[in-house]
Amino acid sequence: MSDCLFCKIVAKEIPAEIVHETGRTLAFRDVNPQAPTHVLVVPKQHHPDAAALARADDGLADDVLVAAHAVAVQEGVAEGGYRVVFNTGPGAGQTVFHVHAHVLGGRPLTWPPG
Ligand code: D5M
Repeated sequence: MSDCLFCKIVAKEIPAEIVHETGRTLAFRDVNPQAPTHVLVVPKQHHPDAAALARADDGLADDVLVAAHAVAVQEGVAEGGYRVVFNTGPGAGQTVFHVHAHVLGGRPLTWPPG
């Protein structure tokens, strides 16, 4: 989508600190980190939210989750525990409507989240 911020990052039209890439996913550091590790994993294909990604039913949601785990391992937070969050809808705080998994770790993560 031409007006989508994360499509532009995928297309490398906007700079981002990319930490992981596969044929179908891209992971880059969040500009407003909420934890020592805060990486966003996106499918390169545009889907607005997690529900749309799941409905795509082509294994892409699996690819995003596999990439999220790979990022956690690469960042050294997998053993200590990490969180994968899909804010879905404005009421849950979603502000960018290109689905993204937040991968958070490197500090104690409390429950429930705010
Ligand atoms: O999460 C959207 C997230 O996207 C939020 O944590 C900030 C982050 N963000 C916004 N612009 C950028 C750029 N340009 N690079 C990296 N990260 C960015 P949400 O769940 O939609 O609120």
